[in-house]
Amino acid sequence: IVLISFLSAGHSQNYDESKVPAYTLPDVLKTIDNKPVCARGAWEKERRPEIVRLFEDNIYGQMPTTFDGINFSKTADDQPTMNGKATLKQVLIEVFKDGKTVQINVTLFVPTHATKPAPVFLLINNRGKDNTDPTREKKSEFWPAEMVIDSGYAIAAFHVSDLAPDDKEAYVKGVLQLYPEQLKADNGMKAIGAWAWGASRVLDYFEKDPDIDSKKVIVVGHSRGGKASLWAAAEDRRFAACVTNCSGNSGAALARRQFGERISRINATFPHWFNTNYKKFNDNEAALPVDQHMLIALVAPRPIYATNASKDLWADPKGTFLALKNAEKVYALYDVKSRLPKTPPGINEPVYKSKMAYHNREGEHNMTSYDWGNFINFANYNFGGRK
Ligand code: GTR
Repeated sequence: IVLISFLSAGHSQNYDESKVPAYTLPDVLKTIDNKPVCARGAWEKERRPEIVRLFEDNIYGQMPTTFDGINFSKTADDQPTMNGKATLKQVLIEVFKDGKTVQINVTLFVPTHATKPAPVFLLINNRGKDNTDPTREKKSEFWPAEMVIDSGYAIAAFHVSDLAPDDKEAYVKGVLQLYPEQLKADNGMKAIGAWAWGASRVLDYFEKDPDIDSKKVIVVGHSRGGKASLWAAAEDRRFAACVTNCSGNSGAALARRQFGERISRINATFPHWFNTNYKKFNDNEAALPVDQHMLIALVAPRPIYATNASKDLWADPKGTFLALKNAEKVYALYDVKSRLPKTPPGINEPVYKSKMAYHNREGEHNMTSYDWGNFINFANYNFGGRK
């Protein structure tokens, strides 16, 4: 009985809206010393860098950007595929530092018939590598390459294990071998940071590929990959847009609602995702100097699409919508008017004709062709249609 009550005290999850505690979000437009931020200049010079630091120090860790060299090569000749509709490029990115190397394998399809350079969707793949099969023998809704190519976009993917294996011991084998000092720091980079770092190296490659419009890179991630896509877009302003699908706790959902997954639980199950300091906020969300609306605000004024699934209460669809709403005032500093309604839209009522976009798909925790169809609609709206 003691054990059971211990478990339910520490790890019970709330799915009842009436039990969401009263909470006050940190004001995204007030500095740590309480100075109001009313204009774009003060946001960019003062508050934005302050918030980046707060997220680095308390959640995702530092984002080291120096290395000795980076090399791009092909592991195979470019190949026509999809009945001539696309070219397959298999790219190897190697990053060198202090005698250590990280290798990132990128699978990239470029549309044959669309005007080039093409905008591109880049997936941070946290699931099986079969989902991004370059031969297209295996196809998956998780990365529907044919559908994206037919819409005139390029599509690319890399796997998180190239940067940091998703394992509480093995995560050190990758980016962190280049930056061993990070492992000693309480605000050091961990796996989610390493995955986001990898997305930025792929962007470095896109800047050198004349087929790709590196000013139109949409970084996409699902769940843990969606936490990483959001962090990547926050840290690296070269990403033109962000899709964060079912990213939930420590992704696009507000922590202070304590709805579904909580910080204590995520830190217990995945101690290798976030920095050491984050553990201080186990069962103490109110002490955080940030909440996730501020991470969304760091993407402003770039387009952001936060999506959920109706049965995925673990990832708190409503908390995700509220995080977007609470970031609206930062978009407003750039004269971007949010088209989000006041309250969450219904299931399968996507709001994609907006720089701040949201939907709640009917169904389970996943990323499907329904979701991708709307990511394309969102990109068409924000970047001009491709067809
Ligand atoms: C869960 C985790 C979530 C989410 C998910 C996933 O176990 O609690 O935060 O990341 O995994 O990645 O599918």
